[in-house]
Amino acid sequence: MIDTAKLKQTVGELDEDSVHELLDQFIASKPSGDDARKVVEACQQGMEIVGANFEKGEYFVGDLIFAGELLTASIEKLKPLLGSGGGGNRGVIVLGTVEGDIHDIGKNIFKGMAEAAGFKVVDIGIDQTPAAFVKAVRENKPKIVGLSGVLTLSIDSMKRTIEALKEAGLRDALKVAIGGNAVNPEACAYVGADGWSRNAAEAVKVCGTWV
Ligand code: B12
Repeated sequence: MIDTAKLKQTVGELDEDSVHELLDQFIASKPSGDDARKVVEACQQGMEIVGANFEKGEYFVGDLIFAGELLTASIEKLKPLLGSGGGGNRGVIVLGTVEGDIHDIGKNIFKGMAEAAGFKVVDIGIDQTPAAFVKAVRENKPKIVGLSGVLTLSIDSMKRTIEALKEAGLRDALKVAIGGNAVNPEACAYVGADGWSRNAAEAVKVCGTWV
């Protein structure tokens, strides 16, 4: 098994070569899906170090961009280990990053894990307006809507999105999950969602109980 503390540190230090070396060794050891999920979590914790260094003024926006690319490449490597899903037979999830927010790494991880668990995910992308979510729900008739956002301001966008779903008469037939660095139980109650999570693997389990 990989040294997750070391992986978290190397992601935080943006040490690309060491991150890939650790991941390659891990993949070569033929790990289980559960082990791979723990490794995804360690990568996510490494991003917290990146965020903290950005706040301290030690990292700049260029470092955030590089961190984003590093994590995306890491998750791509781990994807085959997370499972291949059941061809979408557990129902549809409409997923997107809410208006004003362009962060999508966490959304993409949730998407990969939900697909691996047998959901069909319709990903409408980043910076999506409430109207875009309403349109996607009308067209795809999902059981679940997933709203992603890491900026503090994304909480208000999530609230507006759920209000738009209500106004369109679509809310009652759906479960709405919110995720991303900005969410917590208070935010969940404020926006009127059914569930929240900052951990994609746990979130997928909850979605499984909804269908
Ligand atoms: C990488 C990054 C970027 C990259 C994003 C690249 C990309 N393609 O996404 C770039 C460089 C583009 C970027 C831009 C900006 N960023 Co930025 N960024 C980050 C950073 C370092 C990591 C975010 C991340 O990917 N985390 C890792 C993922 C895996 O975690 P996650 O999103 O929480 O996802 C997990 C769960 O939450 C869950 N999940 C996610 N989505 C969903 C959805 C559902 C439905 C469910 C159930 C679960 C779920 O599953 C995931 C896996 O477990 C954070 C720091 C941090 N600590 O978060 C700052 C951070 C989010 N950024 C920040 C800022 C300020 C910005 C900028 C405004 C910077 C600027 N001055 O331009 C812009 C914003 C532009 C915009 N309008 O959105 C601030 C936000 C402050 C705030 N409170 O609002 C942070 C916190 C940095 C900081 N400490 O100041 N950023």
